[in-house]
Amino acid sequence: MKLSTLSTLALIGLCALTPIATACSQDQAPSAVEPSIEVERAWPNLKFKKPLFMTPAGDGNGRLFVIEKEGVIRVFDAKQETTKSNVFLDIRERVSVRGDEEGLLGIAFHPKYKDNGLFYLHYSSSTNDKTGTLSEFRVSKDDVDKADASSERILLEQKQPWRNHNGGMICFGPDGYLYMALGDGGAGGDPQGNGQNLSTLLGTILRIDVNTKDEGLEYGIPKDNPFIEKPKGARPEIWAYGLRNVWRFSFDRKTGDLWAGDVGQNRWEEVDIVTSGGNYGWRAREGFDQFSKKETLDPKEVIEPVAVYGRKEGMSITGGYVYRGKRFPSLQGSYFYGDFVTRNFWRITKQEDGSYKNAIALESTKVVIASFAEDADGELYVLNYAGEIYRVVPKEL
Ligand SMILES: [Ca+2]
Repeated sequence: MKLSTLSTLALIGLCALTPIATACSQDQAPSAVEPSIEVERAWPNLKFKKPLFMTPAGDGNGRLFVIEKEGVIRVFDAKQETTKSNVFLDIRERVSVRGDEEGLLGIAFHPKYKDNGLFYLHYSSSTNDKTGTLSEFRVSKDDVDKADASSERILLEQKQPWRNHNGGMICFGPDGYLYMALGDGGAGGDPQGNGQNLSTLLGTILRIDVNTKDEGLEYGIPKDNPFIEKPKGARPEIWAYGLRNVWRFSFDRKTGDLWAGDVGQNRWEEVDIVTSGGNYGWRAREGFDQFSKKETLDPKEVIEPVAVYGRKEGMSITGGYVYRGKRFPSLQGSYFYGDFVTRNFWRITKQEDGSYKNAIALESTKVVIASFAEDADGELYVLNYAGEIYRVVPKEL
């Protein structure tokens, strides 16, 4: 996972050792606490082993798929009384979990999965050490609850200089292209300066076309990607950059906005709305602050976060979703996210004047927030790293 106890301690250690003494101070007003949600077990009979994501396949079959960190995908019927899940795919021998943040990190079903049976995985490779792998797989011909493990087609491999900061999320956008988050390469403080370097895919969200193949590639580059023409040497896959380690991002089902949670270094966890060609500041910036002594950015070049929170409130952001389900009108249109370490939940609501209000919606739950997830109807869930899946519901007043 992103942060084990050990790496949390390492992070605190880094903070204490930083040459900028004030870097650990808490000079930002804490988030308001406005309890508005609760969590309840969604499938009381189901438990998973380090679940990292859940999604429907988009085929209308009423099933949900959960990826487990070590390399297993499980499938189950989304009915409340479900008592068991089945193994859809087991690629544990291909997945490295040597690093805390390595594993099977992301899954995305092709928008036409119902017709073509294709889905995509992002995992840390065990055969190519320290390599993030994006692969295509296919469901088996004779069983909708079994994937064909032999169908793997590798689309992209990204060398990871360190085992941490591997990003994770993969997701199809409303435009039909696949988006993928890759962290800055790891260690701490982005020692290679990857965040501001457009010639590497590290520290970015990228956007590719899985339905075509450009020359020398196993995928196509969408013609309107922002860095196709310039600057020289820029990777054409990049959609946005200056991101330290986006673990989870999502698209608002109504507006198409891409919301990302970017995990911070010493001081700030941040929420960004990510747009084409956007520079989100890392490592020149962390949150709204200057971070690097080596790099500075003209404020005009940087897209500022929508919201940040400091170290007293959390240490590792897990990006969530704008709620667009039907069941709970009071949650409608708000973005919900959380922190893996403190297990706080936040709610961001857009105000009439266009500004965003950020408040803690639920404090210090027992849920170690590995990921949020949506079902086919846009109802919101949260995955406990310890194994259970919870539904996010309004607080009863
Ligand atoms: Ca930023």
